[in-house]
Amino acid sequence: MESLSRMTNIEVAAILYEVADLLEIKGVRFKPQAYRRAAQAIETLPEDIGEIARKGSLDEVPGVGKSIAGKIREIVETGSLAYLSSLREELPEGVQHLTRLEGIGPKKAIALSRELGIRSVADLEAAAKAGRIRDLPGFAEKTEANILASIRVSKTAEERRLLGYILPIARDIERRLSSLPSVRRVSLAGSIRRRKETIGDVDILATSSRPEEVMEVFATLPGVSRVLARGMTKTSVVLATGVQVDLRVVEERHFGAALQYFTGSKEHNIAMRKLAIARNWRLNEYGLVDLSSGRTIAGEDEAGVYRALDLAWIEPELREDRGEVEAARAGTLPKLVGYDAIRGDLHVHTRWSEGTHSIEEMAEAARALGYEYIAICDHAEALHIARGLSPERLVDQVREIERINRAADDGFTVLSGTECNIGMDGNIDLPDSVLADLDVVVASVHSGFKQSEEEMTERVIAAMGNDHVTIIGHPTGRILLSREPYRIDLPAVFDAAAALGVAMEINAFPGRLDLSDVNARLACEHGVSFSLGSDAHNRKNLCSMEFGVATARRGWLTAADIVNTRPLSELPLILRS
Ligand code: DGT
Ligand code: CA
Ligand code: CA
Ligand code: ZN
Repeated sequence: MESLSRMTNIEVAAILYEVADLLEIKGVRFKPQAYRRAAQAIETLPEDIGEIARKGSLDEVPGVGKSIAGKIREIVETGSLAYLSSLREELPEGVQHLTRLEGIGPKKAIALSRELGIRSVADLEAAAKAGRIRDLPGFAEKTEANILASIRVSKTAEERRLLGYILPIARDIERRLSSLPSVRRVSLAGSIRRRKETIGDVDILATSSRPEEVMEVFATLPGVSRVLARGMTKTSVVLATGVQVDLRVVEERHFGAALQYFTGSKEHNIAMRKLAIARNWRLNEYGLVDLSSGRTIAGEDEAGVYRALDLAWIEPELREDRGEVEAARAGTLPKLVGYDAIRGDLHVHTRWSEGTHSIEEMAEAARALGYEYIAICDHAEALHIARGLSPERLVDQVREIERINRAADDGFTVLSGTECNIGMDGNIDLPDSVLADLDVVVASVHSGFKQSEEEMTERVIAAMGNDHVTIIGHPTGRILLSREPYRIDLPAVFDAAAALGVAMEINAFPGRLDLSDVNARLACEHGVSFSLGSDAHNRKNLCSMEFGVATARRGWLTAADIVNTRPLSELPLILRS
């Protein structure tokens, strides 16, 4: 294959992210955000960036200006970037590895590198454990404990990837395999089929009249950097991004049982196997077999396995042994919200704050997705880093949205909104007079993550006490694989939300998925309603909604639990009622 297509979007983005990090460490202003914005756009782009570069249409990628476009061309053509190499040489070695850890800024990283010769996270861990860091000026014993905690979080990050980054790659492989004439069935399996928030490795299952050919195609797919094991029934490869993908080719008559087995989870399988054993049957990846007669009861299709065990079909998202097998037996499984049930996106950013596109562009993209409405929720002023809107600018934006809605007459509506900040004591950083003018008010915690559980809980409940607040944004503040949630008494928050009619957000941004599946289910048990928002910063990010729906499904939610499955006319009746 030509060298151009060997760089994946994620690898290109990784280089731009590193440039941003190094520029930031150097204290350069504005440029880091530009690189980061471009990187973010590229990693969520469904098309191949190399392909786009080849077609000469990089300027159509959101967030990519002329200068960065040139850098991207160099990356996809040569696989590296001279600018990055020169930045690396200017700074003490290894600082960019250190600043990736939560809580280590540029100053600290440079001090650690210069004073203690720390070049890597491993060096840092050893130094923190040996108590060598506390004596540096500006560091303390407590810093060492914080550093070790950040390292623990980042270690899980190395082993697992975000669903949102892996799913497009996995689907691409699935598509390429299913286009082979000899292939009859292909399915994703494992955690990716269950749409778990993070993925260890990708599992794919196929049937084919020519397994050898399938394995050959698979082992030589663009993006494959290493073949770990190759056989007629199973081949494992590692992609250039470090992701492992396992392909199993099974016989047609075993496909259903294999799909059931390799979809997992392991815990779900154990619960299933117990049911089989109780009937003197055996369940494994080859089928469901009656041990007394030797007869095969099911195996070719997955639904047959569930049916034979007197279970309703269990959606993959539920297969975690969290009561789904019992519910399937009792016929009490929820009818999960569908991936196509969302009628609008209630958390969207635009160029007015730190997004890439205009209100009209976001509306146009939302229309193309079949939505009936979107809520523009740019940041409010207190969040300086995100170029938040002053009350005056927000009023301007409300007028602009009114103008846009008047100009369009196709039934699509742009709602005016904000993502305002919940202050340290629960106050909202916009006056009531401005909030009263908005359709949707998402209130989020963006600062003071270190408060005690009591303070944080009171703070969020106080924010909901403001009559204008309709949704609590990303309610636990976690960043997957990077930042732990803040401490907060969720049952208390959920009770208050249910009583006040404030919705809890499931933020669909791949790195957030906040509320999580487990917390969403808990919230639902407390009678809370939900709002799904992509938190999109550009047009492409609107597609992240899918991951929010996946999280909702994993949290056992139905369409009725989610406000934005309703038509626009019903929203005012639901929000704050
Ligand atoms: P991951 O890759 O860590 O995100 O999670 P999974 O669930 O994809 O796990 P993986 O790739 O190790 O295995 C795929 C599926 O194969 C798993 O969900 C269930 C099945 N499986 C693997 N090992 C076992 C096992 O020891 N017992 C049972 N019952 N099932 C297993
Ligand atoms: Ca897996
Ligand atoms: Ca696997
Ligand atoms: Zn936010």
